[in-house]
Amino acid sequence: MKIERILLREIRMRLKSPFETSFGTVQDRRIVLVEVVAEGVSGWGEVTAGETPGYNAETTDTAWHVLTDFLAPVLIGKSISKASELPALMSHVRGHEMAKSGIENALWDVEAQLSGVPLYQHLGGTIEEIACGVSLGIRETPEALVKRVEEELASGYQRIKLKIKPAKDYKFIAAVRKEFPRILLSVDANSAYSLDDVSHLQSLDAFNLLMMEQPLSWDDIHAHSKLQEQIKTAICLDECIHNTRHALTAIELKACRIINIKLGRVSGHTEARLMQDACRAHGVPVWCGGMLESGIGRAHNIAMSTLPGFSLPGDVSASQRYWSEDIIEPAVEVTARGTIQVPKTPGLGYAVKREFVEKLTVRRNVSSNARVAT
Ligand code: OSB
Ligand code: MG
Repeated sequence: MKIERILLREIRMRLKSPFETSFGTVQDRRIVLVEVVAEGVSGWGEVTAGETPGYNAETTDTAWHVLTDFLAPVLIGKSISKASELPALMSHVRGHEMAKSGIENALWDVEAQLSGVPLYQHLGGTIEEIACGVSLGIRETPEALVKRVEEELASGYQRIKLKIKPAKDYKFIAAVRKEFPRILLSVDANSAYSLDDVSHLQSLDAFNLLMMEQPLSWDDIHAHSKLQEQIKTAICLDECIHNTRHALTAIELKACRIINIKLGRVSGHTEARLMQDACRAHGVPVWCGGMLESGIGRAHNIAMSTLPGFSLPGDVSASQRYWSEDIIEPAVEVTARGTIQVPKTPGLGYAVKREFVEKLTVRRNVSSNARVAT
């Protein structure tokens, strides 16, 4: 496959309502989309970086910089035989996994289309209906949160995850647990606590949580191993895990019992496949995390979630929970059983609404080797 063109677009999309986590609140998303053209076929990827460096070090603007100045220039005109060769071609750029993932995933879409198979099958996925959970932002009051949980359960979602931070945790979880004693319930702190909070975090063991996601520092696997030996609740690592080596380190140190895989955080489908395989070999369940993606990122998440290691419901939910209009068609829909039926058409399985994407675009950049091709 010869990489002929790389088109970057930044689009603006407003979430239906603000989403609050321990590191901030977002409503207006600035999303970088990557379109790669190879062998005359267009594939799409999404950069899942946030607007601020509150979740990890990347942002919409750092991704734009790294893609336009460092990644696109070395990839344009290159011929590769497989999408899985891309990470080696980008390894001279340290970090910036989300920027890399946007390009790599677009090429996986191209490759699946050229092979005439759905992306999930091309990745080696076997699950045809994936299990869905939801992630609920921090609310003003426990009552407001309980009401929201009730609505999501009524829609069929199989697992509820509550965002927490100090002083917005115990009472909120207690209220939800009291109302719904038997649901699969998790919490996600996005690094809001420290080892000084061990006894407080132990108190959350009372709620029979499925997991506690990334309670401690975004870059400290060792601290999580100290916490895991002191709490009963399974720790799930998110922010700390950028590649399969990190996952194996965390497993060896007993820093977690579950891992959240996000395509952007681990730099794309190639690494995600390796990671879920390694976790499965160690008996560690994984699930697909979300980053408030548009339909393109969502479609990639769905394809990844079909791999055999994904044994817990992911944060992959319906388009309409976040967007009044998504940029793909059909929109992602969730069944009354809280599942998504994986599309069977070649490539991503959803069509990109080009005119709508154009309307949302605020900047673009095109890298092409047309000038040197005579
Ligand atoms: O930690 O999983 C997270 C959103 C933004 C940044 C980090 C996280 C999240 C979510 C949202 O939990 C999941 C979703 O897209 O539904
Ligand atoms: Mg998380």
